[in-house]
Amino acid sequence: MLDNNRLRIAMQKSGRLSKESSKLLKSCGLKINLQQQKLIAFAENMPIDILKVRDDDIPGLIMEGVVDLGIIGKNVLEEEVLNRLSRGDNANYLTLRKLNFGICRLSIAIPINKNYTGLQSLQNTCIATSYPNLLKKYLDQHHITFKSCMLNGSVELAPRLGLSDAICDLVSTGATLEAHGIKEVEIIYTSQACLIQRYDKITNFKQQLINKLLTKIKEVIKARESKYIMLHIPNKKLKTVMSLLPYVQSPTILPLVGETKKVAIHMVCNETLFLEKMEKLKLLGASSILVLPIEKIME
Ligand code: PRT
Ligand code: ZN
Repeated sequence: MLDNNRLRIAMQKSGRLSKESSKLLKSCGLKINLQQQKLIAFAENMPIDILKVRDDDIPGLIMEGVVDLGIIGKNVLEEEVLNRLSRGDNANYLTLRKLNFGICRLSIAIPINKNYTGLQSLQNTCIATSYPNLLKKYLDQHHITFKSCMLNGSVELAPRLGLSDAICDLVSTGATLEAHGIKEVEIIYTSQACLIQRYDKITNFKQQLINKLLTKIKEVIKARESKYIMLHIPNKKLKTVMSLLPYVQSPTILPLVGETKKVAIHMVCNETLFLEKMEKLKLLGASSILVLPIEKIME
């Protein structure tokens, strides 16, 4: 029997979310050996147990209150919510935060040689999918009548096998669809991994531990999105450059040895926002631009 005083976290055992999930937990300071084939791993330095399961089981474990936290793709979570609601079962959970990995979309796709003029083209078709509930919710909202055919894997083969007219499957790069002569025509759901908590009340001790973990996760995610940026800029352009930079906290401005016309700026920036300004910065004379990773941002 597992110790009820230890926080239980469910994550995918092996698959697309497992590497990032264990990376996230480790970067929060958990000392844990997740490499082993064991289904339960015990953190050495915190009262936390990790349950490694199939991703499809995680929503149910949360909703039944068997585990306290779960790391799961929103697509699997929402499909299970719809499934449980249709059976009249409880589908309660709390979303703590999005985790910025496992990013994908659930899309309807059809053979490349088929004509598509909008959702009406799907009227009275048969669509193969592992996500019948999400598909039905979307097409019902758009008043499209269709038949779904449930497949747990290799969904992209269904049209070629004559099993369906279209498919509804997860897409990230689009390479799989292309390799099977299928084109994406409608995005019906966008997804990423998220951290969820069981809905019913838990002990203060566990809640405090969750709050601590959440703070660490926030720091880790913020650090991943941010970069330490250094660049040189002509003195004359300093004011304009400062108004452009998407810095988090006030940048540091430093003199350069043997250089009177330029200064160095050091700052922490959101990488995406910084890259958007790159062209303008270069036109203003920015040079020696260095972008460095940050391990953690502690506030
Ligand atoms: O064994 P278990 O049940 O735990 O795993 P699983 O096989 O059901 O899931 P897994 O590991 O394949 O995916 C876990 C989760 O990763 C999904 O539920 C999504 O939340 C997320 N994710 C992100 C993806 C993808 N990207 C993805 N591209 N899941 C699946 N795919 C598949 C897709 O089904 C298709 O076959 O990858 C192919 C398409 O990829 P592209 O890059 O060619 O478009
Ligand atoms: Zn699965």
